[in-house]
Amino acid sequence: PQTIYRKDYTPPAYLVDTVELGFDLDPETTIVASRLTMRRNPDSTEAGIELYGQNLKLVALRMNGATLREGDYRISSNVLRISKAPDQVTLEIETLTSPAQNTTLNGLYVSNGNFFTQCEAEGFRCITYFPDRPDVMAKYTVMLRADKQKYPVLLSNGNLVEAGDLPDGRHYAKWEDPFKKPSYLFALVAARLVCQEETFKLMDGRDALLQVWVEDGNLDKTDYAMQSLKNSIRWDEERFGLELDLDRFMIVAVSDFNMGAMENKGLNIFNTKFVLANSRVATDVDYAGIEAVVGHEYFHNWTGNRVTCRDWFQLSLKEGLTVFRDQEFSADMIGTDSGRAVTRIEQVRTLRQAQFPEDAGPMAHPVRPDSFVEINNFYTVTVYEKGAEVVRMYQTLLGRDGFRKGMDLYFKRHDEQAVECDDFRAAMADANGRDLAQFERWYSQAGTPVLTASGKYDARWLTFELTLSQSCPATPGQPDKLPFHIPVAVGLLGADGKDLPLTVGGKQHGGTAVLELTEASQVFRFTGVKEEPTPSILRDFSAPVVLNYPYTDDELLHLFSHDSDPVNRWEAGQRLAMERLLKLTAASAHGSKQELDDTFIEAMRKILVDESLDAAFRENALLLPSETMVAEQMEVVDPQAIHRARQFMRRVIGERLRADLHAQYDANLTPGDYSPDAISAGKRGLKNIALAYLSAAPDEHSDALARRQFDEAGNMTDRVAALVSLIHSESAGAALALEKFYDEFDNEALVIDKWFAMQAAAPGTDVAMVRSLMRHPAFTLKNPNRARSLLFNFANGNPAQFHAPDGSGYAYWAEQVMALDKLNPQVAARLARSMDRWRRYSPALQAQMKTALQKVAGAPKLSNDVTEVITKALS
Ligand code: B3K
Ligand code: ZN
Repeated sequence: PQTIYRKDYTPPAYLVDTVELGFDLDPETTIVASRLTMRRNPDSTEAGIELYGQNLKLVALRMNGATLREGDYRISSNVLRISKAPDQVTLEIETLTSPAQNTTLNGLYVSNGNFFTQCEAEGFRCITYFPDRPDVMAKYTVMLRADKQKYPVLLSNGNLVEAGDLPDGRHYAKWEDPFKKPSYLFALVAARLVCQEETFKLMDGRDALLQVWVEDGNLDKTDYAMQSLKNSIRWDEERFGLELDLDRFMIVAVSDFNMGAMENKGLNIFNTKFVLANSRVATDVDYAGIEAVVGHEYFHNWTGNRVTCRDWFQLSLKEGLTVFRDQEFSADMIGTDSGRAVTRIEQVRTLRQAQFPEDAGPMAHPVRPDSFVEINNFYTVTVYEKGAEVVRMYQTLLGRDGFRKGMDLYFKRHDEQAVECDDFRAAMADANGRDLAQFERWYSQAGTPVLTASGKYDARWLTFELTLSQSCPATPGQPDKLPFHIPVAVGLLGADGKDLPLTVGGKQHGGTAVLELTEASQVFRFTGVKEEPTPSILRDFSAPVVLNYPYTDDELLHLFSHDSDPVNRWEAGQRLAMERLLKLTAASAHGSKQELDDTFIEAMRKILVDESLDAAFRENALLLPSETMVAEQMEVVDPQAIHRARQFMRRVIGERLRADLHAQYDANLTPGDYSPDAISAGKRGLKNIALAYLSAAPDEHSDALARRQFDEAGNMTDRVAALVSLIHSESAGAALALEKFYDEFDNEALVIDKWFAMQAAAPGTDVAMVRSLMRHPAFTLKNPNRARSLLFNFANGNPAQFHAPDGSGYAYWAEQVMALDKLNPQVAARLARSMDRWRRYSPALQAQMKTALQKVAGAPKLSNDVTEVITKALS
């Protein structure tokens, strides 16, 4: 496979003004006729026309009316070149594809008998020959023709301009998209579907038609997606002054989908997981996911579609920004400061759980990568979530208003253009008169910076000196790093737990000062500090870094009880827990006695029973760092010891806080009709973590409680929580509950996914059990949600079993990566990533992991997707 480099970018030789596409849809053979009007690009020095095409049968090719024969053009390795062409060209291309045979879910494919497309990043070339690159933006007209009985609904981007019947039971629909777009935003749907629809008043008084399309039988699960869409439209108007630019906006749900959803212009296509919800089948987490993803795809309409990426190295230009926007949307929908903080805590957890490990592993790459083999491998937590952190830092540095000014200038300069990350940074800098040159390093340097802090109080001069130093570990291809521009939000707590007033560098701040660290090391002097403070550093997680500060337990306990910044308050608890988890893990590995101190238990108790705090915050504060996070802290990872340590800690908490846990369980019941709002969800979260702790130290009361909750719960959140408790505590009732659950939901695919997922992640589930679950009639590798529910949850969510000392987990992993690769390389490559951190295990485990990696590497006809991941892991 070939590596593509960012530095090799050249503008396209030809631009496309208009695209007319005709589809004669048939699952076996679909005929695609395309008519492109093109012109030579004045900015290019290259001569010929280059079109990409993959798995297509070319039937006809005409240029300005004349048929081209072999020799006039050449096709090699998926590129069709016409070396001699006039300045103005009309190309007519006819190709055939077989959607029913397409198991990759990329390009045009069939799911449940319906047609769908997925074109990002490079799927359009599986539909027709085209200059399939994001800097070629054109206006599209699309004619769809299909059997009317089988495919009554024909959708594409933009507006429906014509529809009618054809002979032989077929019908047609013609769609026109009024906006220029890159080919990756093209979409069509031809299907038997039904919709919920509504007209919605936009800011300028126009009416927009909103539709959510689903399979018959799912209409009772579309309300929340519709509500989220309306909230998203309103929010983007209010927060950023951005209005829907179309008369019609559609969301279509499909059950076979590689990712969460896709922002095709006016025709978003969604994984059913992020559309369908009612209280019977969806959990609070599912509801939150729907709100976030509906928002995310909708926000792409401006950040991604109206202003798009020049090339795929700039992916974070749209993804980091749009994740930041959906994060802010979700936070604003809760509305309270404490609710906002809980969303922030969840973001920090995602970063530590997934992004920091990626940044420290063989696939580490900058937010704006310099090279790739397969672009689909770069839809990563780094590009998305770290990218969002980078955008958030602009807001932290410039303030909300400054950030808005930057956004306004960005759209003013670049509407309907394909641009680079640098253009976004320039807009932020120029709109605020700020020099953000050094900030560029957040885009170009991979790795998680380490921020080391130390403090010195001088009681005579009433000063507190905070020394901040930064470094960044080497990453593949980047041995040395230069200092980043890091916003470090700091507060100082007095002995009473209150924020001290801050004066630093002669400037007064409220309770929090945003320090800007730009050198390798800097000293910040706070003056007028009347008592020795406890510093609260990196408030609200103001930068995606690892913070080292030599906190004592007492200081952490002080912050855990009092920090006015909820994120750092939570963080103090995580630090207390992590220290102990690491000690317990070491003790467990050496077979010595495990002990947990009263101080820690009492700190947990205090938070648990503090009813002045939101339930959601308390739930988060009680949630221990995951086994993966503990593993990241260890020199040599011992998955079984980590698991035992964490289980021990959970059990001790369950035992010691039993009465309080029962009391909080009772105090946080949510009787009455289910509502997914943050307050209710927070109560359920606290109640269910109480149940989880009680079940970690099971007695007959906790078992009865879990069984009763399972039987009587009126919503899926509580059902799942109860079932997980029964399974994890190896209750005698677990098997029957699982069976009941299956029977009750056997025709709800998304619930059956949960059924597989819960079992895959259960500590008692070993490789043999996963293999037997794969033989269950409801299991299939072809459906990505189902494959993820079992395989991914086992490989990533059940480390103690996956890393079984006999290597059986790795052998299983290798088999499944190879099997999946034959069907769907994108999904296979994701599973391949589960072995990223293999060098951090004991030599014995490493050897087995290496064998498994080499096995995959040696498999015949491996996709580029998997090859890239495996090669990087082994290198
Ligand atoms: N932009 C799409 C992701 C496409 C994935 C291509 N492999 C979803 C999103 O980020 O909104
Ligand atoms: Zn996105």
